[in-house]
Amino acid sequence: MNDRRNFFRNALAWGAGMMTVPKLKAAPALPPVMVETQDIPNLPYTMDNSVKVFHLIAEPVTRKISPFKTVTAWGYNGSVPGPTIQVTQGDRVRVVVENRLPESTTMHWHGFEVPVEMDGTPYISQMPIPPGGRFTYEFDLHQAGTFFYHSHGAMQEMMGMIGMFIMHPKDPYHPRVDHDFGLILQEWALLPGSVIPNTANMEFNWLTVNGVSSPMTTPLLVRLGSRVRIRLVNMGMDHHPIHLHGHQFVVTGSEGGRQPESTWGPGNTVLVGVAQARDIEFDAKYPGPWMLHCHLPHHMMNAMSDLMGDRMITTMNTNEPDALSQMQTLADAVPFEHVHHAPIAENTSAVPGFPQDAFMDMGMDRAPGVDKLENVGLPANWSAMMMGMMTLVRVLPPAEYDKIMAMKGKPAQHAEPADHSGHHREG
Ligand SMILES: [Cu+2]
Repeated sequence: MNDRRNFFRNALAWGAGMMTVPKLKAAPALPPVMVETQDIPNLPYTMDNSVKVFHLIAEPVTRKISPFKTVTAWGYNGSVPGPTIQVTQGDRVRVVVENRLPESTTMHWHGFEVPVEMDGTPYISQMPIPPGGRFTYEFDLHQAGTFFYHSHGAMQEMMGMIGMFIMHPKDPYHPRVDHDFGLILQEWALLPGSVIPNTANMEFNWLTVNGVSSPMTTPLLVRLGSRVRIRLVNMGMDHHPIHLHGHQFVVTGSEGGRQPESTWGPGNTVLVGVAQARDIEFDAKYPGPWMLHCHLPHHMMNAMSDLMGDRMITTMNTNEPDALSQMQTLADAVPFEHVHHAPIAENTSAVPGFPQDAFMDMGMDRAPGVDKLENVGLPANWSAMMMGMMTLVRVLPPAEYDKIMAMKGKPAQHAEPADHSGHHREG
């Protein structure tokens, strides 16, 4: 920021002296903002001469994905999905992958144009990395965009072994964004009572964004009037139509990088297919907490197997006390009292189909993992119908934005310097 201020000061001095106005485009370009991957740390690196050196450790990770569900999946460096790597186009990168799993693994750099020996395909480009072993990947990166790394074992992918790999462009994109977020979409088959994903199961009953289900997802806080980029990556068995409320956006990039501006048609729902990335951008024009979510109905909730299996939700001729006790069996696991906040009719048992969605809501505003600064100021019971693959984009007037940022102990200025060394989000 200082450079820019000095530039304008100098430019003004020049202009005054020469009676001409210097061209604005001569201003030095600001570096791109760092991508924020909510609930996922950035991976720090060290320098070995001009090479950026990262270490990734493949290992089991136990993570609370909702106030009433903790799972043991497989990830990297204690995080599932794995930590976010951010580099700049043109960098030479070395990633040492260490295998602390009970079986072999390899790492695939999805969409990277790197030599085939670095492609991470078991037996084809390399021998699998045995348990306790390690493999060093090293390559030059000439691409830019939203990329990701993942294990090249199908079942290991479904155990969570993926992470985001951002290649910032050498020459900044136009228009510049003020906020840049990255979200990894995943789905899990967790049979009732099980804490380990069943990778052979075809019924995915838990849906996560950056490793957590709503309402544990951390809202994307943006300042009213700013330009926002959200990068979406899908690693699962289903495609996700991701819908943003209240704003039109344009799709500016795919897993192949930036797309030409002539292709940026307006929309509000983008289909993020399996193994794809989509970048969307919009001007945050309208204040409020706006939902961002997959629009597949079963992806807007969780625990479908739980509800239909051992907990047995019945939806025919059910009266309120029975329905309450059904929901309470689920709430007991939080532990929470199930209170339905939305009004219901007197004659519930006379109407086939009761209870449905508006009865199943469960306010969890104060639950551990939900009660956090990014949610300050939301209306009571905001969390009651936030479930599954969902989060909020909170477009905040400057005073409110600054207030929450101050509470988080961060400077009010949201544009962070291009310090690509790992800095971990709190919380
Ligand atoms: Cu979906």
